[in-house]
Amino acid sequence: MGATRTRNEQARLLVVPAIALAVACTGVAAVPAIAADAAKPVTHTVVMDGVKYAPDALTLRRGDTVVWVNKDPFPHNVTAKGAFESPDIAAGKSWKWTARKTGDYAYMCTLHPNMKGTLKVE
Ligand SMILES: [Cu+2]
Repeated sequence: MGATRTRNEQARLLVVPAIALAVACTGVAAVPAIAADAAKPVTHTVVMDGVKYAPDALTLRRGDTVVWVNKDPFPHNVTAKGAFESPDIAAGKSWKWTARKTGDYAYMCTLHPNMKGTLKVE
């Protein structure tokens, strides 16, 4: 996770002067939107509530992070064998994973085998 943060900070260091320069030259309109589009990693949240993942299908880009937040009063996990396997995530806790490879990932909670989700990493 430390590496992700460092990369974000580097991206920010590059983006901020670019915005400042563009604003100085052209004014404010639309420039931040263009800068934000430059493959900056995004964090997506999946809530675990009522023994379901919400959303249960998510598309993300390589470098993005998914945070699963357990809002149920009992543990869940996030298991995609061979790709990622969380420990059991206690009530109120969360767990995160950063996508490094493209592909389709089907995952489930091994404690509740009907609890399933998918990630598509582009
Ligand atoms: Cu579960």
